Amino acid sequence: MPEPTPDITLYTASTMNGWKPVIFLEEAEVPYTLVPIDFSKQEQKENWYTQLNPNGRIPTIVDHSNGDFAVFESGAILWYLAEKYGRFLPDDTNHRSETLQWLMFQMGGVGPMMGQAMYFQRIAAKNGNEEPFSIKRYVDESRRLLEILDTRLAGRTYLVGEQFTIADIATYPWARSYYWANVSIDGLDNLAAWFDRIDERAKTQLALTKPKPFPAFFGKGDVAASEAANAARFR
Ligand SMILES: N[C@@H](CCC(=O)N[C@@H](CS)C(=O)NCC(=O)O)C(=O)O
Repeated sequence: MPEPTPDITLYTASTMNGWKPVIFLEEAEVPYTLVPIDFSKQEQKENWYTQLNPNGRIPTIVDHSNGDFAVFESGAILWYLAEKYGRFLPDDTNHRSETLQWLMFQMGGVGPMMGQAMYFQRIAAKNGNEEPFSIKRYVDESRRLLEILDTRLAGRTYLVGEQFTIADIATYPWARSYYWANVSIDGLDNLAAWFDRIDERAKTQLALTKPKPFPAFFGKGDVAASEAANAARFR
């Protein structure tokens, strides 16, 4: 018997937002079809793709078991998958709310601020636009947000207690890329311990290799070459 076609098709690339649904699907052991999107060809701006994701960015999922329903925005994708598969979103009302609070904190704070810290240092500066004021603003704000996470994680295994949730899935790829954003985690011992715990999760680590690994985000591998490649793909 041939394998059935998976319900979920995931369009993504190896970035912090792009990895979130990959982490969910690998952790939940849900079969999916992975379609890599090539930024260097601007595939995310093509008409067929913006029919699915009006923002022209990754990630996007299509659920073939639900009339080819498309979901964009990584936080909404995680929420949709959590409800569909009954994973990583607690049933308890307050824990569920806390999960969504920390998911929103990532979507509205950690991601955008660290993303700008990365953009101004790793892309704008590399492409000849050095903006020290902007770099300081976003690096300082990112550090402040990582301090909030560190405080939250005191005495907790994960962001909402003992359970690994979509809040952890959303936040880990961004916060763990502190190296790429040049944000210090000195003194943030709870955050570092949380990194260590998720670094040990084999399925999350497997997800970070799909569509392909980008170890430079985590300060590993040939950082200079990766930085040049990254600056070129976002130019
Ligand atoms: N808020 C969106 C942000 C998506 C986003 O910015 N994706 C980036 C990669 S992390 C992207 O597609 N960049 C390509 C582009 O800007 O054209 C989400 O969380 O899904």
